[in-house]
Amino acid sequence: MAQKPTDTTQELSAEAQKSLDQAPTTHQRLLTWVREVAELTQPESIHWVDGSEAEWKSLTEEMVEAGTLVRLDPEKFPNSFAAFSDPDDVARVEERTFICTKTAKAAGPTNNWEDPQEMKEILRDHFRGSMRGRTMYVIPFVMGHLDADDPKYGVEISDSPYVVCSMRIMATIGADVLKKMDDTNAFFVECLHSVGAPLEPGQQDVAWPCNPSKYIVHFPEDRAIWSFGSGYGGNALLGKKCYALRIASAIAHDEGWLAEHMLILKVTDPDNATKYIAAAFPSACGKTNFAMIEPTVPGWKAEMVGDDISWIRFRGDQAYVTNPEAGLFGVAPGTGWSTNPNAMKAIAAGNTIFTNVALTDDGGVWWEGMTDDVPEHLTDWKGNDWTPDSGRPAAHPNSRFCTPIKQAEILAAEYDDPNGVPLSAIVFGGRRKTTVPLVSESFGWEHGVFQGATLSSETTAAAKGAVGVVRRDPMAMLPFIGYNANEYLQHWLDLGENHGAENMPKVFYVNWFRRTPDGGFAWPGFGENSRVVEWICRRVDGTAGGVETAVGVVPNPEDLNLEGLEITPEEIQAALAVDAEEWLEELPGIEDWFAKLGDVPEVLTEQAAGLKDRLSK
Ligand code: GTP
Ligand code: SPV
Ligand code: MN
Repeated sequence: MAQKPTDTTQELSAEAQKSLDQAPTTHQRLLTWVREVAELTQPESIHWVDGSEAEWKSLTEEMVEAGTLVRLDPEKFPNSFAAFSDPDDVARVEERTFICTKTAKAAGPTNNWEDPQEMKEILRDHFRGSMRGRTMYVIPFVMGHLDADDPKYGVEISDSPYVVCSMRIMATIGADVLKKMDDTNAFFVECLHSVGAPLEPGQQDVAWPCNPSKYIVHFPEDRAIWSFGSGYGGNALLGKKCYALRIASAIAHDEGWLAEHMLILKVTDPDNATKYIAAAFPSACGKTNFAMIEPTVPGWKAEMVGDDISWIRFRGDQAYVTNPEAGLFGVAPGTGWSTNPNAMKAIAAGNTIFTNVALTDDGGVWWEGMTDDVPEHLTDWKGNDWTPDSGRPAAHPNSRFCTPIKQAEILAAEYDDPNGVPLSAIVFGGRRKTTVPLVSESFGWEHGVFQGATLSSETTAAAKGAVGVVRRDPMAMLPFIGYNANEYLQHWLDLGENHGAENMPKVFYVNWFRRTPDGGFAWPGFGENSRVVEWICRRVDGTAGGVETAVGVVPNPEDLNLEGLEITPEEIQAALAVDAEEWLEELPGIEDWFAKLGDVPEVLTEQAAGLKDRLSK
């Protein structure tokens, strides 16, 4: 049982007390927790979120009134809104994200750690009175299917109506969830969130309340999350990264499955054979685009199962994967009719909340890369006039669209099958200008885990901090592993051991972002990535060729279907090259990374030695 969030009992407001007396639940633990949080945070009132259309309508209207949301032209974007955050609250804050386990080792060496009791003391001080003058929303939700064998429930308490409306898009929330939690007296993950901006009597609110002091804190041993000070995406929509990755990865470790930062793609070949592929790319490195790919190879069809998070479980020795989310929280810049028409269509269906995009003068939205023509005048994400010669982006580089996944026409019918879909291949990928070839296939499960463990990528605007710096990002999970990274890598290896390496999905490593010597992209990307998908499927079938290199099996240009593609021999060469010199320069980075991890499974240090050996031949 989780630690009580409050030490000193304080009176509740009459309205909050009334709302507790009339609570629409009989779940004792929930009632106790909601009371404790209310006593600590002192909200003006309590709202039990039912997830209804009427509730969405009244909350969005309230937010329009308050200036938090701008209603878009309903002809263009029905039932859609734009929000603009505080300029200092635009991305995940990895430095302020903590994994609090009893020992530092259980969280280390990649996570920020604090002692759970001490952290709770600090947080109680921050949460004390933090909801004064605000409504406290109680949001029952489930990640994955409500009819799953073992539904993964959570309840988010938040003082942000933006969070309530966004959670309604991203997860299954509300009365049906609460009913089933009551009926089964279900366990749920406590997800406590406050923007940390109490209102004194008569004080005027701001459009985007938040607090300069931010804490995104996980207690994996209690299965609890406390998030303070931010209203932004992954910091505040606690079902997403905090629960479905950080807490779920810890649960998955205990229960023998995997919670991963992966999209899920369904591919049907010209002979009507179907495969499911999961792909892990770091934040803002192409998951949503790959999940919604429009294949350019004739006869191939792609459908989406998920775009960000995968839960991989085993039935017998076969891996099955589910998408625990119900929405898309996609990077806006770069999403356009030429790059991702499927996302554009999903957005145009309405019911979308945009955050930090630019506004057009006729009630629409715009961001860099949305259209080839740049509008002559916009209101930028900070509310300033913008023209093409302003010399700054109109939309924030990490601006987002939040849209129900059901609006994607290319959604696979089985996307929410509680049993998941059988997984044929796992693809790792990152954003690298050099070194890493367009695609390689691992030599086997252990080598595949090595490829994942040493995945590297240039940092992006999805997290606060420098952009474009190469860092190691194991399985694209560096910011999301809810426990010790070495144990996490061992867990991957153990699954191969337990289920048999031959039964595990085949592992591939891709890089859409390699450059030619003149600085351009060597590979056109987006829909053309279907050519790589074709090769991956054919390798799974055992029918495609390739050449064994030091880093894995890489296609020769003639092994890829390049029909109809305008690409020069130099470009395809640059995309596919495995250059021993570049890789020899890469080795110290891999060795430093393993040294930093400190306690890497021996299998992986052997893999590193094997790579070094192969390179020096
Ligand atoms: P998160 O939601 O942060 O996890 O990001 P994501 O991994 O879903 O990335 P997304 O698909 O939103 O793409 C991020 C950026 O990469 C966008 O600006 C895209 O336009 C760009 N991008 C995606 N795929 C490709 C590609 O194949 N080639 C190139 N050059 N850019 C791409
Ligand atoms: C990511 O950063 O990987 C995202 C966006 O998908 S957020 O929800 O903010 O984490
Ligand atoms: Mn993501």
